[in-house]
Amino acid sequence: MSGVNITSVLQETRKFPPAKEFSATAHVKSEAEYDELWWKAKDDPTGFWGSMSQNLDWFEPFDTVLEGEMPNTKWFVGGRLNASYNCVDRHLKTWRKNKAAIIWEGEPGDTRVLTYQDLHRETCKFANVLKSLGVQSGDRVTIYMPLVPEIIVAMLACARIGAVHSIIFGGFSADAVAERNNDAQAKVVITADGGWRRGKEVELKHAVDESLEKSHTVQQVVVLRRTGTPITMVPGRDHWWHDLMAEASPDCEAASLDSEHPLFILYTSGSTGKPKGVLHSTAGYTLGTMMTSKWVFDLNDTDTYWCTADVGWITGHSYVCYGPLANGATVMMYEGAPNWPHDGRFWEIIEKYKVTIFYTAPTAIRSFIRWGDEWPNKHDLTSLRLLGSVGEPINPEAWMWYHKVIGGERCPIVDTWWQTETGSIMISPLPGATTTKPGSCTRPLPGVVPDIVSKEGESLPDNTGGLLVMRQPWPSMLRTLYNDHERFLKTYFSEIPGCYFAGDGARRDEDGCYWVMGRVDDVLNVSGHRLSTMEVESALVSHPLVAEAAVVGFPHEIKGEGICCFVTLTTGDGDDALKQQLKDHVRKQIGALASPDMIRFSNALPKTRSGKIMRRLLRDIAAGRERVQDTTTLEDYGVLAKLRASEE
Ligand code: 7RM
Repeated sequence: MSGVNITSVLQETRKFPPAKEFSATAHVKSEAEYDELWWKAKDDPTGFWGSMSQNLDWFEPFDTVLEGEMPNTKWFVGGRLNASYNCVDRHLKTWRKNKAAIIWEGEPGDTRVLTYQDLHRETCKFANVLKSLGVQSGDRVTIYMPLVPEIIVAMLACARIGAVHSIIFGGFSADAVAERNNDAQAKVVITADGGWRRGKEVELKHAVDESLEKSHTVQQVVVLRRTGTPITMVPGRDHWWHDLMAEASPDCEAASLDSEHPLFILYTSGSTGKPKGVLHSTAGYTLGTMMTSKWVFDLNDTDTYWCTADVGWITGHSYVCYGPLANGATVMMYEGAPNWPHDGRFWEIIEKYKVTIFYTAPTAIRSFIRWGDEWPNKHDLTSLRLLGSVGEPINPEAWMWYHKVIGGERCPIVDTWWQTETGSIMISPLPGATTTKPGSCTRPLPGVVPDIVSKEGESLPDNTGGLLVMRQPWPSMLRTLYNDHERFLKTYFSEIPGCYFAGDGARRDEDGCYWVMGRVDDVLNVSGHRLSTMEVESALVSHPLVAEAAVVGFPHEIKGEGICCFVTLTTGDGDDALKQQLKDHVRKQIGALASPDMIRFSNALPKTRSGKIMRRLLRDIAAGRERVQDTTTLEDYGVLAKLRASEE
């Protein structure tokens, strides 16, 4: 097939070199320093990671940095350590003992601060609670909680005793909980009565009760009182968090665990079939998240760092909990929605706590744009010094808005490419070193060796779209899919032999910067040309009336695939004249090849709960198929009916 490569049509030439003042105090201060680190890691990965590993506290030193080849690698073989010790205990020996580890605000406006000492006490007590419930090293514990400090306590308590946590995002249904409990054979579930979201209660305990009718491995349930709503407590099975904690001892030594001891499972949905239980290990993951947090977010002791992700996603695991805490940072957490009780809630929080580093997703940024500049403009955001983006390609228009309106043209933006499977950030600017370009995640971090290849695995030249792969293993990569090593091998390592295949399409430009074009499953094939949906979307969003767009292919008699665009407007309902205008706009931006065949207006798009557009559902709708595929990860079911009604 000639269409192995993906034609890239996105034209973006703006460049933003790091400001001198930022570089002066940054951990990595220049392009040259970055290059030196990167080449050191490339030429001598074991030497590099061996020396980086000294940033962790070890109970027993390791013998070998790396054993085996991709996909079956072991890191820091023979070493023993504990992730909870590295995130908490080691800071108690320093002045950070009384430093705020977590500054938390609930959606109703209640607040709490936990110092590292507080976090240590709570973690130790809860680790003893888990032990008293019969949890042993290696057992799986499900966590299904709102975004409250106790979710971090629960994670660290598991890590402390070697139990493997499996967090299920609080927005998932009872069935999703049951499926994951069963797959992981979970022994204990930690939940809350409920959580707050847009002023409504998310009834977590009810969902757990329902899930337990279908998942029979769970013996005990711990329930945190958060909302105070009446719930049923099953005697012998269900226990209140506060009752158990009142009895628990604050002394609990961190278990000495093998480097490769499993730290957690996180289920991530594949496009088909049952969710994949991505498994991460103790040493490699903790080191990866620690080093990348330091390099990418340039964490300092004076920072108030806020990653808006829910802890139920990998971004929350790596960049709310493990990475920043391993660095002894102060982490801001906010329980609720960005638009409750008003559309300026995030900016209010930044002003109130003088947040310095803010890390969020493009889907959120596009909502902020839609809600209007008056919200951020009402608040003093001058405490911010660094902005981050994750989860999807960020379109240059959204990047520029983020840069101007939130960053005051002062803050570098780190567009971080990585995956649940990679554990930590792989490709991203280093804010004091890298010249950024709107829409590019720029260059690989030290120890990361990506490439762009054809289907046959041949390296492609610069500026040619192809498959994004990793040629060398890295410490925080997933070790397996829980209970399904075959699927692990097939999904990530069979497509391009000898490489990790990420599933994304991308190109590398003449400066060595990567431009991710989205999942290869989403690529369009129009008259034999393979086009990235994201690039057409980006062209649409550059029109002032378009807030968000999702582009999919549909069967087309002549072209093979036609281009169907689902468009959310900033204002108004849209009409035929606007449809024509948008078609012309795309043609003008990227050429006749990408000219849309169909525009459909809709006030919402189907998204996963972490904000990624579910294009496979849109493909069904564009093709007029009634029966849609698996929708369990869809955030708002009503949106499908609305989309069908948007027909041309
Ligand atoms: C962290 C996370 C992974 C997929 C990945 C990409 C997309 C994430 C970016 C991005 C372009 C980015 N984990 N993706 N970050 N695409 N630029 N900065 O999102 O497992 O949930 O998703 O997300 O397609 O493969 S994830």
